[in-house]
Amino acid sequence: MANSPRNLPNILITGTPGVGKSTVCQKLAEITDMVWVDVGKLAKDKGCLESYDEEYQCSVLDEDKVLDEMEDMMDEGGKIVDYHGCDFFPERWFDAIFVLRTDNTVLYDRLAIRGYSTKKLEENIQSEIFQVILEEAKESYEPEIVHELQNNTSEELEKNITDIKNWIEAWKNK
Ligand code: DAT
Repeated sequence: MANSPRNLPNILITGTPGVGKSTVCQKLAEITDMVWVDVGKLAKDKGCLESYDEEYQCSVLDEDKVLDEMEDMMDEGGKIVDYHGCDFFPERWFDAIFVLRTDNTVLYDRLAIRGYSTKKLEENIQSEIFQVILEEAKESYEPEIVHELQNNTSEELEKNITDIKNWIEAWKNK
């Protein structure tokens, strides 16, 4: 892209827990020259966790520390960032945002297998129904770089991976 300082794009794969972010990122990292950055794992490995929220059973990130840890790698380009949120990253980091979506009954089954508490399960289902992360993405980035992808079935998974791979190739050929 002419106005980007990077040779490879950075993309964000986001969405409610259970929509398939890590599945998509892992596959994309295998078939492209892009590197998967799991922000939750990075925060844990690099000591960027602020606290543990007992009510929601999840770790709270020290966002400033996470951003510091990620700055250099994002400057390099070629990163597939995986996180269930998107409003605290700098807008300039990303060339495209892909928001994965899953129907609530399908999502319920995927999360129930994880052993989530009823409260955590219901919070996540509600969040998906009210498309909280999609709205967050549209508010935080130019709407034209935000892509919504349905990810319920293995056929949709294959299509999403192909579509994102094609997007990456098209970016490189610009
Ligand atoms: P996330 O990283 O968003 O929390 P995940 O990649 O761990 O989600 O996926 C949750 C579960 O759903 C996991 O067992 C894999 C499965 N899955 C992901 N995408 C799917 C799809 N399109 N069709 C069927 N199962 C899918």
